Amino acid sequence: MKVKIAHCADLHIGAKISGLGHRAAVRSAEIKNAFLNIVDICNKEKVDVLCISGDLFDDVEIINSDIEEIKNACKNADFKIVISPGNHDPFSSDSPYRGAWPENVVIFKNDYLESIEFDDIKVRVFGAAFKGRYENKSLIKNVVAPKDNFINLCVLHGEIVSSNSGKSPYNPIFIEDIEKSGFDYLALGHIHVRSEIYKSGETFYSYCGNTESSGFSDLGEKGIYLGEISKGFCNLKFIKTCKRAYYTKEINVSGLKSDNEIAEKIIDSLIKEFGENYGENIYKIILIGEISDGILIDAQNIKSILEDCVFYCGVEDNTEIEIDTENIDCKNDFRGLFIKKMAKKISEQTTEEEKNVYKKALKIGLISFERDVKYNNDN
Ligand SMILES: [Mn+2]
Repeated sequence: MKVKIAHCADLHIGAKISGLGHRAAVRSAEIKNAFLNIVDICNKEKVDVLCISGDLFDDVEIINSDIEEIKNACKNADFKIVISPGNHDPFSSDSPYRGAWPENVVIFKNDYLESIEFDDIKVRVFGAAFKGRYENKSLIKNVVAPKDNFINLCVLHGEIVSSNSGKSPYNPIFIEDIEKSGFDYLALGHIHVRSEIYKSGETFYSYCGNTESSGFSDLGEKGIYLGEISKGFCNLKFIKTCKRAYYTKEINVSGLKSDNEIAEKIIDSLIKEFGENYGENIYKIILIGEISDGILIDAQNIKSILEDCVFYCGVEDNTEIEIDTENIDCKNDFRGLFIKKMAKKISEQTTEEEKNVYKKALKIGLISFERDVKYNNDN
């Protein structure tokens, strides 16, 4: 017997988006649509069970129309859906999981492990709920799956801890307990970075990661694990489901002479790395390198040029000004004196860190000779 499953977690529907300016509303909708997309994929792939390992919602306070949309998507699923609520969407008194959900949806409601048996596919699924923001006890302690002909899955939100430190307010999970559990697959949620598929004892387990990132602290492609499980067998594969991903890129723009040249170089390197659909992603571009004295870079202007081609990008100007030391002496005007003084200061500093402070001061000073300085012009 085999079962085809999909494993997703941490969708965080309803999450507030910060830092995306006019794109925030679109991005919010995309985070919700991720679930609809996953249901479509699972229908096409004919999965038997979709495991949702908590934090489907970002908060228990969710707009009703969003809850209805999620319930409708569940209703359109040709498979079973099992949910173990997490710390963001605990099974509290005001939980969106209260009230009626479609028949094919099983929601675990207690803060101890229980199981449900699907006789038709010979699959038993264990799960438990966070009842509040924290869960200090370990929800899979002392649980051992029966040894019979059922495939045993477990869906759980929690944090794997090493036995030495051994503490987490988010359902601490010990590897030894995974090893003893006898589950065939443990579908974990909470950690947004996808893990590989690990095995401990007879149990395969993984964090599939979140489905859509909401910031630059969380980079790269996101999605779900999908595949087959049977006794001693697991061929789950990562499937990218995210609409777009966040990336931070340092781009060396040494020697370039205008905002347009810089924007062109950025686009060229994005195409090279991400292909023709590079514009779908969300980027933070960090400009590095040396720019000749007298050439003014305007990060805001570069950003607006780029935003004709990409969904969203921030541009941070970390370039340094290349000082023409040979010509400093002949310029005895105020600007020349300033450069000379600062060049001396830079050379006097002993650490790179101190040098960088003076280089930045030189840059800001030189810009101020030409125009107003906006100190925070990186968004
Ligand atoms: Mn969580």
